[in-house]
Amino acid sequence: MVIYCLLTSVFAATLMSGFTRVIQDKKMPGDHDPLRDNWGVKWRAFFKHMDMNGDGKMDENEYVNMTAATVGTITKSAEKEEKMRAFLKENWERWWKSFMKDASFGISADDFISTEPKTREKMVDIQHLVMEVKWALMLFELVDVDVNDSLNETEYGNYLEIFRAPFSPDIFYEADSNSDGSIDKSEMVINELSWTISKSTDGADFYGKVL
Ligand SMILES: [Ca+2]
Ligand SMILES: [Ca+2]
Repeated sequence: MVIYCLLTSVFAATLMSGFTRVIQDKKMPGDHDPLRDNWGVKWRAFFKHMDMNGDGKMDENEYVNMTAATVGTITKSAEKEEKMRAFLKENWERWWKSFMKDASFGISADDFISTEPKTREKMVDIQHLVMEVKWALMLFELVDVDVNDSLNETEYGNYLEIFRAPFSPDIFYEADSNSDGSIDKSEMVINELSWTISKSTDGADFYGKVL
């Protein structure tokens, strides 16, 4: 219920607030090229982050176990590591597995991007959007060490480290849509949903600098 309320309020905020203006103010290279498939560029970058052994695919072990282990190392919390592992396993079963072309291997960026129209259709299903919101909030809570419902630069840097992406003040500035010097949950969720769904460069650096 909380997730649905948040989802509704995030969409309302996206439509009604100055979010569009903020995003427009933060245009990035590539925005001017209408033929560029930024959605594909963003997802290709995600797969690169997740493909830890460099074989060109994201497999279950990388997505579930290795990512959970990274969270454990960064947060120094076995409890958070296990919570993340269970969550990742659920996401893998419910979402990622459907993109596997061969049961014994992982998913390549091409496997995912080549079905773009179908994939994007599945992505805007409400159940999937709820999963995306949960993902953004889970990542937020893992790194919000002082539990003040906001991420400072150090905490955001730890979040990026989960995806092996270096922190930069630019990335923090882009994520901080209202420019108040910290990342709150709605900024995290809006950026994540933009990254996931938008064909523009909105939210492009959610998992680290890509453009
Ligand atoms: Ca915090
Ligand atoms: Ca902010």
